[in-house]
Amino acid sequence: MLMASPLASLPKEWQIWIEENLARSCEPSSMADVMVRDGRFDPRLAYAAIEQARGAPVRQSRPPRQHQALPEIDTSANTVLAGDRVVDILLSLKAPRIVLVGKLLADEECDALIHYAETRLERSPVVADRDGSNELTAYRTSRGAMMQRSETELVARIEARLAALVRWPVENGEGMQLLRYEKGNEYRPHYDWFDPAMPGPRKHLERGGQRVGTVVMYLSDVEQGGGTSFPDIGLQVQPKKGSAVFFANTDSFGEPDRKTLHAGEPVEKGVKFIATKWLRAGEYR
Ligand SMILES: O=C(O)CCC(=O)C(=O)O
Repeated sequence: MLMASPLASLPKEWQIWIEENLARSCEPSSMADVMVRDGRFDPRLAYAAIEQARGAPVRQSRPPRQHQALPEIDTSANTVLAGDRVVDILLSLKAPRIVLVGKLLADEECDALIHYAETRLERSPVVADRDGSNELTAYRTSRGAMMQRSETELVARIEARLAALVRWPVENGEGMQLLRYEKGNEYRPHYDWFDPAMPGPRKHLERGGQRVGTVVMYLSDVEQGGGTSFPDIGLQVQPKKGSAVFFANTDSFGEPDRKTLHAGEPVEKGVKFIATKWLRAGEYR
């Protein structure tokens, strides 16, 4: 139920913001978009307040965006039960949503994954913008092994643990990627979400929808370099065997979040081994 005066129910600075932008002849529906971004205001309130201020209806440019469920970790305490294991919560950021967890994997699990991958490694590809095929590029120089979901008993166990951790169905996960970076290897800044404006990435959206979340699990320590960095927010995560970084690739409306730009920094000394798990909005077959 909306108030008698939607405009008056807004904080003063937003009332002024509406008046000033209307005076500047801003597009009312774009103003409403700004007001509802990141869940700031209910769309009905935003539209009603702008309509009241201008004394005329606002034609909606598109249906108001709906909040979407996303993978999420309970960070209300310093540990969380993730299925068969209690995991440490080490760092939590709200926007973009990033959570660093410790003790996700036992040392023996990390070693077993590395051992399994060692004989299967191939140069890691990226998705080509033009047609969605796999292509090799100088900005991703690791080697890796693509796993099927539940490919081994260990992989199935870790997938079930991850599903419990991020409260997201196992069926929405892509197969794990085991990646090895040697000295100088890196993955330069990139997004994990598929850009719907590009024909290649758009094709990948047909299978399971957007990549709404990523979990990078560190299977080894690295002597120097090799951090996972988020250049636009100044965050760097140092690999620590058994720990992991989770991030949501979209905002709460399911729109790609540009603040999730991230990179695997060049390894300077030692070898970096990770397992990456990408989580889709829907079931991934
Ligand atoms: O190597 C890293 O630390 C990050 C890996 C990554 O960006 C990815 O797999 O999407």
